[in-house]
Amino acid sequence: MSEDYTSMWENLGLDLVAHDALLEVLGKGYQDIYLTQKDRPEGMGYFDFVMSEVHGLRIKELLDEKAAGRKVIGSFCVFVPEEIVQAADATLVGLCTGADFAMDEVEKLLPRNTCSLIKSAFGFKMGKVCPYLESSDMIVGENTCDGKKKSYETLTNLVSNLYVMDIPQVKSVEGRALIKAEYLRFKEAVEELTGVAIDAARLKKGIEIVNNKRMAIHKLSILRKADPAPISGLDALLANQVFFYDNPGRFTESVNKICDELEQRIEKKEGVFPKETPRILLSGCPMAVPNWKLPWIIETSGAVIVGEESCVGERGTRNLTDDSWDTVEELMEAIVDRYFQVDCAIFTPNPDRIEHIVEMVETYKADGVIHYGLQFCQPYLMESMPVEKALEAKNIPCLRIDTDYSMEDVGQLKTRVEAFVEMIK
Ligand code: BJ8
Repeated sequence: MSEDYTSMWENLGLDLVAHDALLEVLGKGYQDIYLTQKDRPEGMGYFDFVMSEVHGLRIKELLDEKAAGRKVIGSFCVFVPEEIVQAADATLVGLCTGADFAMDEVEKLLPRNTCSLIKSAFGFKMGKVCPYLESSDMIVGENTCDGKKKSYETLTNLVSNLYVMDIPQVKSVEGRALIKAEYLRFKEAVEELTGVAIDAARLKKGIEIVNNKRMAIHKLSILRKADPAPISGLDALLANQVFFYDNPGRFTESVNKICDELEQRIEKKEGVFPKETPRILLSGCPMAVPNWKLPWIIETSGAVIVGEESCVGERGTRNLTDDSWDTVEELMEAIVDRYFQVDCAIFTPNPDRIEHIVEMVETYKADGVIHYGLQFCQPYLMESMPVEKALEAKNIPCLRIDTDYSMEDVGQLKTRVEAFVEMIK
């Protein structure tokens, strides 16, 4: 880290001892998994820097923005429309976390058989180790899966600024009307928090900022079609994870720069793995920092990941918002249209997701799919079965994995992944 940020963390109310322990785990994981990779694009140096400063300089920037009057809004889900937040000159940060923390305390409030993602969010709050959570002026929860919606009833006792957004579970006319009403209510809440009245010009600007970062990520994704793959799945995942934390303009610029470098690599037929390395599409639950376990296992087992069908990946970023409209009402409709296409497994039925997985296999020329479900995540574990069936019908090999954030099953997972890679070779 470039400076000593101890007093900043202390002022945010973090537990300095616990926070040091977390930073050590994060730093070691990053060192062992990321910095041991070979032939990384030079542009990844930016993301190495972001990760080294994820609790340092980036938090200082957020606090400086707050001192200048800008609000910070934290979110656990890609259904929270960043366009509206940006339109009010506020900043949206992702609060999902990918590591177990303070689990003994968490299990006094949540059942043991709750998914790791939810438990981890509670652990970071209860262990007082998350500067993003503590910097947030508003924390948005969303009624998506049962685990999340019920856990917010408890989270509201731990934080004073929880705002809960209702999300439909069916893609019907009524479902669309619900999400529209909720986005309008959210717009009002953001206006009240920031004191900014969101007009059409502001909304257009917000859409432009978010579309630009999505377009940069799309460009990066498309370049992963090449064989040999110009970038590892681990590095591409990191870019998708940083999407949720970084300053949007700087992020867009950095990803576009990496894309320029990758284009040159492709031209020279250079890659991170040899040509014809088995190509895997990863599909399923989102992977928040520092949840790199499964991608690391895959890419140290003789395969390369060429795409993520995930909210930290293409499910979260694939659609743009149409900014060609002129009024607030029209632009809000465009935002609703954009988000109503997100094919999260909380929707029933959810055929779009299966179609998208097949489409991604074809686009990225994947040899097989690894479906990643977090233990106790009913929506994605339930859906993994029809996904496997649909892939089997098209002769696309599929391996279903369910795991958690612990490292206890690494050996067993590696054996299964290696066997799968051997099979698809
Ligand atoms: S839009 S995927 S970010 S809800 S892993 S907490 S589903 S039990 S994260 Fe998600 Fe929004 Fe959907 Fe995306 Fe529940 Fe499953 Fe846990 Fe999950």
